[in-house]
Amino acid sequence: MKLTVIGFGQCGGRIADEFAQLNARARRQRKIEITPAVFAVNTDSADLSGLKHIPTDYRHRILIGNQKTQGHGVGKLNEVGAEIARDDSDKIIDAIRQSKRFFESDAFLLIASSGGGTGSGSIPVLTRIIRERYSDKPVYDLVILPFEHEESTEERTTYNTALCLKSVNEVANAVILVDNQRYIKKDASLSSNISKINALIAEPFYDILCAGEEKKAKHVGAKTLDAGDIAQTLTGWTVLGYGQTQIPKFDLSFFKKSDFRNKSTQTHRGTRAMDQAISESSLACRPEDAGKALYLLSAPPNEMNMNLAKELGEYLRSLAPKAVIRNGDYPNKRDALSVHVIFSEFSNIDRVRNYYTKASELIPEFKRRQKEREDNLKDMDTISKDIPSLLT
Ligand SMILES: Nc1nc2c(ncn2[C@@H]2O[C@H](COP(=O)(O)OP(=O)(O)OP(=O)(O)O)[C@@H](O)[C@H]2O)c(=O)[nH]1
Ligand SMILES: [Mg+2]
Repeated sequence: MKLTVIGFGQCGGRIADEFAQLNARARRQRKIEITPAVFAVNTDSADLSGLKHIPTDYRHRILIGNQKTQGHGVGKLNEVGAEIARDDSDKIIDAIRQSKRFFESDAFLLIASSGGGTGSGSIPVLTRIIRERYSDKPVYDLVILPFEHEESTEERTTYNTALCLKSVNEVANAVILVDNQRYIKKDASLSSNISKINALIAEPFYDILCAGEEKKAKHVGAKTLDAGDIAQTLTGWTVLGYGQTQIPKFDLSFFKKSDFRNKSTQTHRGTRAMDQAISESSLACRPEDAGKALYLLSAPPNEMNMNLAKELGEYLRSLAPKAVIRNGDYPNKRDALSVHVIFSEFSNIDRVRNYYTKASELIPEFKRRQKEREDNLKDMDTISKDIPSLLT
């Protein structure tokens, strides 16, 4: 599957930059293309300059709202981010139209954090505009949820997130949720290493996108995972995960394929990788609430067999009994077995529900504070009314 990727705001732009890097890797390692066009959109010119892999011209790094913000961002107000995106949407559409390779892509991937201003405000607006304009290509939104400490110290983060999630869910074909906090729980040293987190967020897309683009027979699986399978799966709230187990060199050479011990080790490796994919998925979720699921098995060709694929399918079925399950295999690895899992069409996500509840409570509180402010200002005016001004 080939994607046109557009990142909005600081977080979105940096993760889009990761996708540009993944594409360079796919070209180098596998001689295939997965993201023919990648753009970053921001109100902040310094953020755009900091990117490394997206071409530096103004058609790929797109500055919006320059007149309103003078290139300095919208300071967390996502309503302002949305307004600017609406006003400057032509700039983005023009850039997409003029990019030579855009027409090759199967779908759009739009990326932003939910907690800031620019990305959170512009992602729903552009999702809608792009869907109206390119009705033959689905639009998937990758939304990055804030760290716990941001939510507990800044209520605007929660409020922005609720507005963003509600809005993208109304317009996107699917909303892929990623929880920043999960990456720190996995590895505490990451708290100071945001670029490592970005690499981990983008990584699971590598095999999923490459699998259907392979041309070399030895890398084409018995059941290829193509753009159609992915598009059929991605619907509504979505979570994805990735797990891997190493295959010791000894195992690769010593056991014969048919040895019964080998078979059970393979299955065990497969389920272990799938367990890891689920327990380390991009957001805590309940697979039993998923309406669709997909898994991709990548391994050395001699490690793959129908039995393993079947066992993994049965295992996933037991975890997600209500889901329509699709699958694929991708013989591309040398010494590891990996499993990618996507759960989609969730009927319920606790984390989203919590944002909605908290934001609904914040709205009357924000109104009360605004009124208090206006009353105080009025009061100050009244007290000062007899004092002469120097500005007659
Ligand atoms: N994973 C990840 N999260 C990020 C990154 N940069 C910012 N964030 C998160 O994104 C949220 C802040 O949003 P930003 O993307 O910085 O905001 P913006 O869209 O540029 O909007 P404004 O700066 O408010 O105009 C916070 O929750 C940050 O933790 C990044 O590079 N990677
Ligand atoms: Mg910013």
